[in-house]
Amino acid sequence: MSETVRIAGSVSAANDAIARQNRLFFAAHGLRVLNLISSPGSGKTSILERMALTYGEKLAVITGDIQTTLDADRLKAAGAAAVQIETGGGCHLNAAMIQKALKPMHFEATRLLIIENVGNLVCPSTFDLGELHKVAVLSVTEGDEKPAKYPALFTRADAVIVNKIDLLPYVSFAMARVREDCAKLNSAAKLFPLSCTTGEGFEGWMEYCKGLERLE
Ligand SMILES: Nc1nc2c(ncn2[C@@H]2O[C@H](COP(=O)(O)OP(=O)(O)OP(=O)(O)O)[C@@H](O)[C@H]2O)c(=O)[nH]1
Ligand SMILES: [Mg+2]
Repeated sequence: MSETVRIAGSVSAANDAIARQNRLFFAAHGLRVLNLISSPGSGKTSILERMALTYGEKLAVITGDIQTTLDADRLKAAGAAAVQIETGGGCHLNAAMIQKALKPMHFEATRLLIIENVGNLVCPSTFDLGELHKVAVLSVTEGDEKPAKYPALFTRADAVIVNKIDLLPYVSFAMARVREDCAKLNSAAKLFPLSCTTGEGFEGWMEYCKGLERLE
């Protein structure tokens, strides 16, 4: 038992050391990086696709999936600069994967760098990648109790996107409960209810991102 704890501790310390190097890299390039985390299918790639309509290649994305380059393909087709990490079974990204992905990337045109983590509401929450902020994405079809049930992410997230609000008439989902539970877990977290499909609420999220853009 004690051995397991030691191994976990050393894995986490090794990850944190590389995350610190990533943070220095981002600072040197003037980039304030977001780490987008959610269950599979909450709409992470859809959010980035819609952002790419405004940003084009000024939006750089490192996207993680267990298998396939489908998300990076979607983002490139939408005009963003995208790199895919295939974890080969791993359920989250780690700092070393990001460090490796950064090497061939160019940031001359980049205003914003966003990491789309592997779809998983648990494992990615505790891995520091060197980002400035973690952003949780919750879609209304997943249920309004998820922040209370999965506090690891919602405690650490500085912003929470509640996506698919176009579906609110068809599902039982109390935004007030999400607002209340998120505030209990992290009183500083900002909530952005929006729909990637209709665009409703998206301007608030874009404004938040504008405040994080790299300065000219
Ligand atoms: N109705 C509705 N559907 C949406 C919205 N946003 C995304 N979707 C749909 O939800 C599905 C999943 O969206 P993705 O953007 O692929 O989700 P993801 O979080 O990137 O998924 P993974 O990368 O597999 O974890 C797709 O069929 C989208 O079209 C929305 O605002 N409203
Ligand atoms: Mg995706």
